[in-house]
Amino acid sequence: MPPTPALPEITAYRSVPDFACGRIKDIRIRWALDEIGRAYRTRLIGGIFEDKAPAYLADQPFGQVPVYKEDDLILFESGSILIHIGEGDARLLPRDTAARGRAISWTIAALNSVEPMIQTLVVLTVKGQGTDWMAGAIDAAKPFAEQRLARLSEALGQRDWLEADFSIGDIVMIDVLRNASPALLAPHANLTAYVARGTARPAFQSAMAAHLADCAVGEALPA
Ligand SMILES: N[C@@H](CCC(=O)N[C@@H](CS)C(=O)NCC(=O)O)C(=O)O
Repeated sequence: MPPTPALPEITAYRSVPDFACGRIKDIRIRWALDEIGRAYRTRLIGGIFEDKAPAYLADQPFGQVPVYKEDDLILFESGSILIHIGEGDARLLPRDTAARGRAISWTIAALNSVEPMIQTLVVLTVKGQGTDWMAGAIDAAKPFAEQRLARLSEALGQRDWLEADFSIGDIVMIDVLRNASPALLAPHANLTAYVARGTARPAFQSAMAAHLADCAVGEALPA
């Protein structure tokens, strides 16, 4: 009998501040694997703000989560990991060249055109608390996020997913939109419904439950 292949491994943090728990990007990878019923294991690497060991930096040059390992393959960047997983399963990435290209375009768009705008507002909100510059900085950054969400809303229209079929593009876009403030999404009922539709999927629910369980590990450790 051929040897049983090792389970893919995802890194996650065992300790994150409350506001970040539920928002770390290993969720994207867990979600994709749960969509296709593929088992995985997690390797907990410590606290989000702790220095990373040199061996970890060799795998992920920026010291971030997630890293994905599968046999000899070591990947970093959630988008690259999702494309790899999708390449192995048409339920996440269509085989048809044109449809596959569109799904990858949406994956990159989520990471490169939408996430930076939303992430900027999150950082300004967290780091600007109590400062006299926060309101002005948010005023300056917000129109960029509003414009991207308006365009995304138009592109999605009344469809369930970004293209005909659910794909890795939806996984990453929905995860990006989860970090937008409710006020930012509020003008776009279709985007709010899109996030609700995606996060209601059983695979998202199971991924989130596993993520939250790992987030809580740090709390259970002796101080
Ligand atoms: N572009 C990276 C971003 C990963 C990322 O931002 N990870 C965060 C947690 S959600 C992290 O590990 N932050 C710690 C740090 O940047 O030092 C990806 O998509 O994988």
